[in-house]
Amino acid sequence: MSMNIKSAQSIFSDTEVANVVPTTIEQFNQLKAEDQLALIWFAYTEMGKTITVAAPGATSMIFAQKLLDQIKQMSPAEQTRVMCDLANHTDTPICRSYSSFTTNLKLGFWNQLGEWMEQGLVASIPQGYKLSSRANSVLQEIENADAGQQITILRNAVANMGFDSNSSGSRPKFREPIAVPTTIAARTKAKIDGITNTAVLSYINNMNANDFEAAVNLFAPNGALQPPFQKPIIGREAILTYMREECQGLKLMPKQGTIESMEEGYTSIKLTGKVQTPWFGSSVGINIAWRFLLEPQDQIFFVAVDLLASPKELLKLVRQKGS
Ligand code: EQ3
Repeated sequence: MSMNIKSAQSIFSDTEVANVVPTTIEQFNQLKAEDQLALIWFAYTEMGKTITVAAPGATSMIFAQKLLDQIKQMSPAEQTRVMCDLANHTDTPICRSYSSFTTNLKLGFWNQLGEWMEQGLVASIPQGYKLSSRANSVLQEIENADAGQQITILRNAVANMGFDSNSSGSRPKFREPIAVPTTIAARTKAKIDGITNTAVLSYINNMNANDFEAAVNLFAPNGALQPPFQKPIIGREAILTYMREECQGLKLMPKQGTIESMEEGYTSIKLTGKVQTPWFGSSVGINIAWRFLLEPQDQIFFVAVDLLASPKELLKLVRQKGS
């Protein structure tokens, strides 16, 4: 049987992923807009008591600034309306503009609105707002999740808001300015227990240096990258676009790995470890696994990034025979 994306997706299939993320998002999406906004307010402000969020620099926010200023000028009732429209996916010019933002820009946009809400410059969640019982149980789910899962739920909720006329989401996005890759001399070199494979080590090192062109050149021309809970992104060009939008400033910290020979000279490698985002720095390490399938010439045919169900999964590398 020759390898294809479908067969690649099933390598290391015993990896337990954090299904709490898609199920909570699904329940969140059923809530009315007011509950969604208040729930995120409660979750985010609660989190802010223990974790400092690093706001993006002004240059990163250039594309969102016009919209933010427009909202700031509105009456409180209009501001509340805009926020509800965003949560309701209403077809308005503001919701369309919001949808053209990259995820980081959307997060920066809400982060700014949140600051203004706190300062009383933008309409906030009404004092004493009571969540419905369904919203309360979604909040409970979020509170019970680990920090990496919590920020993924918040991120996905923010990413889904707005109105996208093109449901495939393939419209060009307003990006943040692209960071210059770290100079060769200043790059870190990953050390991963059990792994010496050059392609995998180079992938981690290039990603950590924001050198996405070099990272993408490690893929086979028809290679694929599968982010957590998403479909595979296929082909070098699409992967490069995705990386430029989603991967700037990430810190990949794989700790250990295992390697298996596959049919037809392919190799599969699983790494586990943590990822830090520029938003939360070292205060949140997201537990993840990378499942690589390498071609006989060591080009990356497929890599899936999975959000792990529990820290126990970090150590579950060697498969039990017969299980
Ligand atoms: C204002 C407030 C609070 C209330 C209002 O009513 C409503 C809203 C929405 C509000 C604002 C909420 C805000 C500002 C929320 C902010 C949330 C943030 C900043 C979340 C950030 C999360 C980032 C995450 C989870 C990043 C994860 C990245 C990963 C797992 C990367 C994985 C990858 C690796 C490792 C690769 O090798 C390949 C690429 C890939 C990206 C898949």
